[in-house]
Amino acid sequence: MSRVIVVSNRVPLPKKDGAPPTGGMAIALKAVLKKQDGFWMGWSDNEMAPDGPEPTPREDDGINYQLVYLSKKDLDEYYHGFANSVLWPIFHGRPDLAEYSEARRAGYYRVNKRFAELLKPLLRDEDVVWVNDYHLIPLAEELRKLGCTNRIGFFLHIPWPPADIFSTVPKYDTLLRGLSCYDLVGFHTDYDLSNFLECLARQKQGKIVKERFHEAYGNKFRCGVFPISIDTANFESLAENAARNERLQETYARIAGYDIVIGVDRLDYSKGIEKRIVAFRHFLRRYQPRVNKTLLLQITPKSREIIPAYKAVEKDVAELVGCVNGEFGTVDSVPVHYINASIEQSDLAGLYRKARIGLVTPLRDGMNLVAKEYVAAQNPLDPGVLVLSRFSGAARKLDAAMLVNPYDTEEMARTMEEALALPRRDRIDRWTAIMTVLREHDVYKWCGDFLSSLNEHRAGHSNE
Ligand code: GDG
Repeated sequence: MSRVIVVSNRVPLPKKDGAPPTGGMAIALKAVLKKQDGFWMGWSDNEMAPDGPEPTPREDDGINYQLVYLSKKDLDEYYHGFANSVLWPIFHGRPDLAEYSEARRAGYYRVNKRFAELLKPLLRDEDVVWVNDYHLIPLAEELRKLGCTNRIGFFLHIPWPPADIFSTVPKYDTLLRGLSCYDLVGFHTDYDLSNFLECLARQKQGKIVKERFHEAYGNKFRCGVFPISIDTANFESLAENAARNERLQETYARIAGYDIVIGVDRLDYSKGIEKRIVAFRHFLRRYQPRVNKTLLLQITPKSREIIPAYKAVEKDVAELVGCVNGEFGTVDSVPVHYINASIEQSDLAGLYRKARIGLVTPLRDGMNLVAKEYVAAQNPLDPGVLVLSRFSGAARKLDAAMLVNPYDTEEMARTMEEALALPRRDRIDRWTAIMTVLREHDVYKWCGDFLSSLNEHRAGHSNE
């Protein structure tokens, strides 16, 4: 069996404070490397790998890593700069938040070139390389320049925007050309794929040469839709066990008598946290009997705090929480419990299970794994209801959720009320329909589908 080499910006080693990584991709891809030979290459903010010509090998939790060193300049320009202050906002439909500079773009290409130079000597001919996410779009092009003929796949974990939005990235054409150097380019949804193909078409690129093969910039490659998922069975038992945990039982006792509405998101403007809190306030104003009986538990680990747009959302969320708690709080309780930190995964699973509503309302999201985890964590005999944004990738397959427009405050408030009032029979029907999807399409299927598609055909980058 050929080795799988996973490459991503960051490796999923525990953070400096010992906290487990919270990104969805980390949880998913660790599962692959536990089952298959290979290694994971990327940056670790925990380890000071030497700024030398070779990456540092590391083994943790049964997985081999190759750690890449990034200097402060690299981080400023490539990671916080081009990747997270240009590509992230634009790909999430927020070009107004993009902070572009030529230096940032140069840093992005410089770091991708370094990743290629470090990776190439470690590759064996039969290795399959799986590159993840927007930080590393140009990696295959850089590897090909070094003579690499391996199969290389790319998966985008965030949305691909409509062509008009995409073309606000300065010199966007080089990103499209970079993607054409892969053998396979994968997206979460058919919307993302069709947006991408429209971008190629506007560049007069991307004609279909053979069934499912595209030709652009003189390269042939395949595209596909691979919706990421969770380890469904594992999450079900995690939640079931967590609910029996003594510490959590105490928490349950303290919140007994309240209907819990849960939100779990990295602190990010794409997640719609502010609009969600405003909608919750509207819900309390409009459905008075719910006041003092409903708690919004918002768990929000800090993220990318160095970037001004993230500082702004942190301030806005804190202010809104204060406003709502000021308006509806009593001496004994407040309606919004806001945790601006990461909590343990088993606690998270146990809290999902206790919540009557999983409120997952991003303004734009590639997939959103929280939506899937919430459903998998429910008690099958008395499940809560998933209220899900139409603008999450998850909504494409989970249409048994109560779908909402996160920009429509009144609809969100009304849907919360409907969800809380939903008879048990209807909740079980919705839960069963979603679980049928999640049991069939778990993270192993996602990995398997992507890798078998990558193994299936050579797209024309080899010397064969
Ligand atoms: C990107 C895309 C796509 C969150 N808080 C805690 C915690 N989490 C975990 C959740 C979940 C993960 O983090 C978040 O995953 P999402 O998918 O919801 O969102 P992103 O981080 O933005 O991920 C997204 C994903 O990549 C995969 O392709 O779905 O669209 O944006 O697993 O449970 N985990 C723990 N404590 C927390 O406080 N332990």
